[in-house]
This record gives sequence, structure tokens and C-alpha cells, in this order.
Amino acid sequence: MTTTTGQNVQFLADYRPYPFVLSSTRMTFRLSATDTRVLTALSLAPRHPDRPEDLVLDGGKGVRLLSLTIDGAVPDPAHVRREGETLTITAAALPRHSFLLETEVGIDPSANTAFEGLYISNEMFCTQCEAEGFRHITFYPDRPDVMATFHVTIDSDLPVLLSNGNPVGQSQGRAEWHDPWPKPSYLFALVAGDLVAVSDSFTTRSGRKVALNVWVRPGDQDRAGFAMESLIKSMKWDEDVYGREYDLDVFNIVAVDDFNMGAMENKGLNIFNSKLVLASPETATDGDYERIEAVIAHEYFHNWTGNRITCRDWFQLCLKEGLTVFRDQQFTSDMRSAAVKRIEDVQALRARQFREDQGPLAHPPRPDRYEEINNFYTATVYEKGAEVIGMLKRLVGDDGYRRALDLYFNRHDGDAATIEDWLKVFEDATGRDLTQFKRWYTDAGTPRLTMAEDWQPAEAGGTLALTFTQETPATPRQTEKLPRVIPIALGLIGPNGDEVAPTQVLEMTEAKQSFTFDGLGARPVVSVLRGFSAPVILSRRLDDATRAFLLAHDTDPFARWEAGRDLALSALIAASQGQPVTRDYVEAIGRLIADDSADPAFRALCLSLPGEEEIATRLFNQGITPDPDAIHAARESLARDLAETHLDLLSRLYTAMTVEGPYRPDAADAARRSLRNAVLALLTRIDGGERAEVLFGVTGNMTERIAALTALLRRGRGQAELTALHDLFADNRLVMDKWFSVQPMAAPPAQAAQVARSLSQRKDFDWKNPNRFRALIGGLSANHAGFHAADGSGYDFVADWLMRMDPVNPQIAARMSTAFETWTRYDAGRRAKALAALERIAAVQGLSKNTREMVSRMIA
Ligand code: 0A1
Ligand code: ZN
Repeated sequence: MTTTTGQNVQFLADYRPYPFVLSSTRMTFRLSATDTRVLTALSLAPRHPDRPEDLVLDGGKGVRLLSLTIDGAVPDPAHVRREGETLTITAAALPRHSFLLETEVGIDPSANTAFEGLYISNEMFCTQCEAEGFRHITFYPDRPDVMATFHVTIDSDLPVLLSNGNPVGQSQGRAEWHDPWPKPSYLFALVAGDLVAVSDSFTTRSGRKVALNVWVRPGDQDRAGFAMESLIKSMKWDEDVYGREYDLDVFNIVAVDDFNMGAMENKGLNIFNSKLVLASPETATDGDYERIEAVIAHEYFHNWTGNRITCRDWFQLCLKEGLTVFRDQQFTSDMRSAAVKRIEDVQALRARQFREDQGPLAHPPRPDRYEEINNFYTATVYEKGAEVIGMLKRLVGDDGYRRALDLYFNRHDGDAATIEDWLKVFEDATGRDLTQFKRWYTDAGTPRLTMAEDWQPAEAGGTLALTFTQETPATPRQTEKLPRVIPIALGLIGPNGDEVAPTQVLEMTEAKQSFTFDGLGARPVVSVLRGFSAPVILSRRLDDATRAFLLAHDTDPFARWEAGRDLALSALIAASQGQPVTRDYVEAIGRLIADDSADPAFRALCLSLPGEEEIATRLFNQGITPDPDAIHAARESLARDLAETHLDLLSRLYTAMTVEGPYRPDAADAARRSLRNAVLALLTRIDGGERAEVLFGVTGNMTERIAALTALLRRGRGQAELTALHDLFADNRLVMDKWFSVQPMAAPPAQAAQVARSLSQRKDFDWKNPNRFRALIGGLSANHAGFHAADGSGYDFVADWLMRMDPVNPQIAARMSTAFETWTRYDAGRRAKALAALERIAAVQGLSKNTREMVSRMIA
């Protein structure tokens, strides 16, 4: 069965400027949990007074219109029409010159379980307006190209009342805020509650003193210091690296417990999921700290890339998101290890974006159609959007990139811009024609790049010809794919391990293209796609011995890690197919981990085996149907082999990597813990869990606790530790989220769905909280062989919960439905069960537009 998608498709090609100019927005909020009143005054003027048009405002079903006036007068009701999610005032009722439209509406924040618009989280009022949440607050032209200054008054007895911009008045029960920077409605925010701040200040390089606050619930202050440090570093970095200064007198961050996404860049008032603000050594892992630093930076960087320059329409989402991710990745590289960050980013890209790009949900970084924009906050828009900018930078060089960005900020400050505007600044700043490059924005799918080598020895010196071919498989609605510009960074390594040609960037523009290197004394080994210079799937013929050689000698850390990865995957694929496995990987890893001159974080990355999903993807890309159980078994046996072969070395490393002294979340200590934990995961396979139990008992930090617990759970142990963790942290929501997620994730696959099911029956499975829901459902989906259990138990469990969540919070249901996005890769039995689960969801009466669009695309 296929379900037809709704008629509500939006097309990029249909863009029209809004027919009215909005210059200022004044609002008053009289806050009440069940009946908040919102008074809105819009200063409007027709864009073309000689061509009168109706005024169409967006407004959700929950917005009750109580009064409406135009220049103080009530219009004839025949001219005011409410249909679906819009309010229309016919042209005949509107002045031909500027006018004031005033409305009063009533909304019920307490009934808002979808967390879009104004809602209540833990007795605190807060908002989420991106992408189209503002229309659940008042009637408004809720689109990013309509920008206005905002003046906001909040009436409430709650002690802390915040909105965008600068505070302009505070009195008992009232606060007034003025935001002088014109902004679209999606950047609006309001917070009211009993909050306390960790405060500091930052003086910009031109001397503006900015008051900084991180607002949290009373009692959480001691976990907000790291967020503040990260904010200060971000502000400094954006000045130093991009020349961007902050532009208001205050910058507020608020942590909320109920939040659909990670965080939100509202002008001057960033709202964060509390898991991306609150951290202490006892409750947060090294990974959490790194992510907090990155997301604080991401949201702060949006002040220029997103807020000062916003998007013309939602099709251009990657204009702000791709660029801001790229900037936060650069920031993390500068704060920590650039090599490690690049490897982590590529791993994440492959796990999330390649997966998306190879399945039914594939779409270009700039889509040209959507039904529900919230379904397009994807890895393709964010992470591939960032990769495309990385390629641009590589092609135009660092100086060209800087000139283009300066031009972008100068030319487009205050604009709602497009991808065309963005590419034009690069063309104008560098003189390059980017017509072909633009395909990266408009075309979906991951190109397959093949490299073939032809070596001609000669007396005076040999010649190496490299022939590349590129091909991009068809994706939904895009069958014909033209060749793209692919920057291929490569270097040549001589037989003795010395680099004979340093990194250079070949620019591939044709479907098939050769590049020749001559004057080579001996046949070199090619180190290709250094730094992962393009988001492609590379294939080349390479034996395990040459991979091991690259793992030992490559000067490019990414390519070096990649050689080890390929070696591991080759072993795992052979094992999962019941074929003989070479010793190259196990031996090469032994040499690498014994090398104390190598960065511990790098060694940890090399020592961690590819995940089961990654192995499945590799098999699928080779045209083989992945068998989740065989993959699980192969991975287990290789891990055991590694542990047995290198027992002494690993045991010594485990001791050597102990971190002494108080916990510090910096890169150096985190690197040692990551290597130690990777070693622990291997050793637990043969020591009966002894080390993990000891570590769990003695450590005071969450990084080691959760690593020890995970290692134990994977072996079917860890029950006492689970109880201990629960007893210690039952009151801490963020730790309890970890507790809920680690159990289905690390459970032996045959038990995973049952583990998830019994957790879902607990009273503290507060499933309407997005973090808790994601913890459990996402935890099971991350257990590859568990979610894809042959009996369909994983699919059924997840489908049941998506159906339950959908009417409560459609965004979360739709987002979590991506657990199914790879379902067509598997065998007929699994496919039938997954399809049945998806069809059950599709058949639900009144299913949200969000989930319907996702499910329809997956079963189309
Ligand atoms: N712009 C935010 C992401 C975001 C998007 C939608 C949200 O609610 C539906 C919330 C946040 C960012 O990139 O961080
Ligand atoms: Zn963003």
C-alpha cells in the first residue's frame, strides 16, 4: 500500500515577497497558564499601494481571536475571514497607506504539549518559534523574510521575565524589552519563571560591555559554569576569526527541560535544552561537555549567520544552518584537536547524513519542496550543508574564503538571503564561476567516486595515472544526476613511508577524469581524499597490507584513521560473510596502540570498532543484504580477538591512561579517558567484567561510570550498577535519561525490545518529555541488531510509541520515525515486518502532517 501525501506541498519556485511591509511589532503578554492574552500591534504598509491585496496572517487553531482593529476601528466582519491556519482581511477593508493593525488573542499554554509556540515546562513559560511556532502565539506574517523591530511587555508575577533585545523597563509584575534589530518572528522568544542566573560579562573589541546570564532553575547554578565559559570563548573566537562582534547590551541563555531540539538562537535570548547547558563531572560525560561547548557556540554564532543575515524562505535553511555548523566545527577544532574533530565529524556525517542520502528520505541541502518544514531540520541540511562550505573553502583557499565572508556580511547584513546570494559573494570575491558547484545544493544523493591507478615504470622515473569516475545514484524525484565539482585532496607516499608528494587538491569536474604524476622513482601509495575533502563514497582496490601501510605512515590524520577503518571493515565484512579474515587489522592495531607518541584520542578512535550499522551500510553499498545477527556476531568476535591478542598491551594501557587528580573536561584529559574506555570495552569481553565493576565503584565521574556500565550491560551484566546509578541520581532528569537509554542500547540484541518495553512501563518513564522519549526509543533504535530483530519486536515497539506520541508532540514522533529510514536494505522477512509497522502508522486516523509526510516518503 502507498499513501498519497497531502496537497499541502510548498514549492521553492512559488516564492513571492510578502505584499505588505511590516516595520514594527509591539506586543503585550498577560501571562496565565490557561488563558494568556496577547495584544499585538503591527505597523504595516502595502508594498504596492496601486495593486491592493488581501492581508493574510498566519494563526494556529489554538489562537482565539478576541478583537481586531485597523487604525483603531473595527472592520466590517464580512471582510475578516478565518480559514484553517490563516486570518484574511480583504483588501477592501485596508487603507492604501501605512496603518496599525491591533489584535487581542487568547491562548492556552498549559495545553501545549507539542512545545511549539508558548508552552509551560516545569512551571516556567517559554517559547519555541522556529520554524512556524509564532503563529501559535498570535496572528502574524510568520515567514522569515518579514522582519520587524519588536517591543515586548510582559505582565506576570513570576520573578524573571525575559524577551529579546535590551531590557527597557522593569517594575513589580512587569518587564519591557526592546529589540532594535529587525527580525523575523521565528527568532522571537519569551521566558518567565522562577529562575536564577550565573552571570558574567564580556567586553567586545569595540568596547561594548555585554551582561551575560545563564538562567537555570534554583539549585542548578553549580552546573551552569561550563556553559558560561563556553559562551565567553565563543564570543572571543567570533571576533578573532570572523571579525564579528555582539550587538546588544545583554545576552541571555535559558535552560529548559522540555525542548524538542537541542537549542535555539532567538535574538539575545537563546533557549536551550537543559542537557546542553547543565554539566558537572558527576552527571555529564566528556562527550556532553564537548557538545555543550559546541552548541553554545553554534547558537551564539547564529547571531550573525542566521539573525543579522537570515533566510528568505525555509528552502534556504542550510544558508544559516550549514554555515553555522561549519563555524562551530571550526571553533571546536581550534579549542580541541582538529584531527580528532574532523574524524568525529565524518563519522557523524556517515552515520546520519549518508544514511539519509541513500534512502527514501534523501533530499538536497536546499530542497525545492516540502510539506512540513520541521521535517527538514536534517543531517543533510545541517551537516552536509557544512561539508559543502568546507569544499568551497578548499577550492577558493583560506584568503578567498575570508574575502567572500567579509563581502557576505557587508553586502547582506539585515537581509533575508538565498543560496544564490551566498554563492554570488564567492564568485564576486574570487572570480570563480560556481555554476557547476551549485549542484551540491540542488542535488540529493552521495556521489560514488572510484579511483583506478595505472603505474608505468620508466628508467628516468615512473608515471602514475589516476583515473576517477563519479556517479550519483538516483534519489526520490531526481533520476538524472550531472557530474559535480569534487575537490580531491591527495598526497603520495613512497615505499619507505616518506611522503613524496605533499597534499594537493585535484579538481574533478567531469564524470571521468585522469590526473598524471610523473618523475616518480618508485611506485608510491596514494593517500586520497585527505581530510575527507568531499562527502563522497570512495572505492578503490587496495589490499589489507597497503591499508596497514597507510595506517602506519600516512601524514594526514584523517586518511590514516580511514585506512584503519577500512582495514577493520574488511575484517568485519569477511567475518560476517563467513570468509577467512586476515591478521592485518589485529596486528596493525597492536602497533598503533603501542605507539605512545600518538595522541590518545586518535588511538581511541582507531581502537573503537566500526558500529554494527556502519558495517551494515558497507555491506549494503557492496550490494550485499546485511544480516544484523551475523554482523553482531562478527563484531563481537573481532573485539574478542583484539582483546586476546593484545591482552598485555591493553592491560598496561588501561593502567597507563588513568587520569589523576580532579576531573577536568579538557581535550587532553578527555582523550586519555576515551582511550582507557575503549580499552575497557575490549577487556571486559575477557575479564568477566572485573575491571568495569571496579571502575564503576571507584570513579566519581559520569564518563567512566557510563563507560563501565555500558561495557557490563553488553555482556549481560551490570544489574547492581544500574540500581546504584538509579539510587544515586533518581532526582536528576539528565542522568536518568542516560539510565533509560543505555539499557536498550547496550542490551544483548535478543533482549533489547523487551528491555525497552519493560522500561516503558515504569512510572518514571515520563514519555511526554522529549529527552526521556528520545532516550528510550532512540536507545533501542541505536541497538542495530536489537531494533532489527528478525521477529519484528523492535519495529513494533517503536511503531506503537510513535503512534502514541504523534497526537501529543508530532515533531518528536516524526523525527523519531527515521529509525525506519533504512528498512528497505534488509531481507524480505524484516522488510515485511517493517513495512507492516509503517503501514500501521500510516493508517492512523488524524495522523499529524509531520508524521504522515515522513511515513509516506518512507513507504513510497
Ligand atoms: N535553529 C536551531 C534549531 C532548531 C530548530 C527548530 C526548533 O524547534 C522546532 C528548535 C531548534 C539550531 O540550529 O540550533
Ligand atoms: Zn543552527
